[in-house]
Amino acid sequence: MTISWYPGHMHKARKELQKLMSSVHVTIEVLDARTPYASSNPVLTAIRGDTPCIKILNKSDLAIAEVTAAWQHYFNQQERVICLRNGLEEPLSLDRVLTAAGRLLQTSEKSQTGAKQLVIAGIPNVGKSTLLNQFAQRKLAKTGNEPAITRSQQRIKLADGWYLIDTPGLLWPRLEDQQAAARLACTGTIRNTAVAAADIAWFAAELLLKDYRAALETRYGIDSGIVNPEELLDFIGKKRGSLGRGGAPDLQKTAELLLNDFRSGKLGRFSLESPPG
Ligand SMILES: Nc1nc2c(ncn2[C@@H]2O[C@H](COP(=O)(O)OP(=O)(O)OP(=O)(O)O)[C@@H](O)[C@H]2O)c(=O)[nH]1
Ligand SMILES: [Mg+2]
Repeated sequence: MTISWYPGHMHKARKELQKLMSSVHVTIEVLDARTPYASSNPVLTAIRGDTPCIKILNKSDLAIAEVTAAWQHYFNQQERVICLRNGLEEPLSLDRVLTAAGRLLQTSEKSQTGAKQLVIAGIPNVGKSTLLNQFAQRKLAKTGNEPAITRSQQRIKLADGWYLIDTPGLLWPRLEDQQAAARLACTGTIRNTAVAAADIAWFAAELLLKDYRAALETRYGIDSGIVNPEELLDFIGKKRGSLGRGGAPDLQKTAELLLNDFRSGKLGRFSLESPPG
């Protein structure tokens, strides 16, 4: 299986973002706190160029706090970058974002006067539009738990002469690192129709058995006899009654069940990547 998802609307969104960038003062790049490496879009880095950047490690309520803190430290070492966290347990205030943007702007060559623009960008389904609503304290943008909800840019006025623009989620044409792409598929960044749920669940099962066995014991009551993805999916299917014809576990239904549990946090918190070093 090769994971790839770059529909026409993303190509259009990329061109629109490129056009917008000359009038952007600070970029807000939203990353998934569970996969900060895989969710860093190289195309966005190229489009951004020297524009200062606030990186937000989002959905921090679904990741392991110590690992997220290590990523925050790592990104804060980068030039023209301030890294912040956001999650259900620790919602980021607009004040903190504007303070960070103001600090970054002081070291930038961008105009310091007049209207100042912040753009929210990042991969699909990472929580960009939810952040716009959080900062506006109103539900202005449509959100949803599937990728490619936002299809066009949306600009709103904030405090202190700042404007905020939400953009459609962007991937890139060739996902060279297929292990990273599989992690993105696990977290729900890649549309279901572009990947086989069974393949992604198999990948998730391998990963969970290796690093998060205790979570599987707590959620599904697996015993020491379950050692590979096939046995795990079979066990979950039987236990949860995801059965097909003849009473055998239905792989598709079981795969969807495991992925839903994983993505929603019902299996616990996961950090799938650690910062270098
Ligand atoms: N657990 C958790 N879920 C979140 C958080 N932020 C957003 N979500 C959920 O993530 C899903 C995607 O949110 P959106 O704001 O639509 O994501 P987006 O990045 O705008 O997605 P696209 O427009 O499709 O690119 C929704 O179900 C949100 O409720 C968070 O901090 N924690
Ligand atoms: Mg959106």
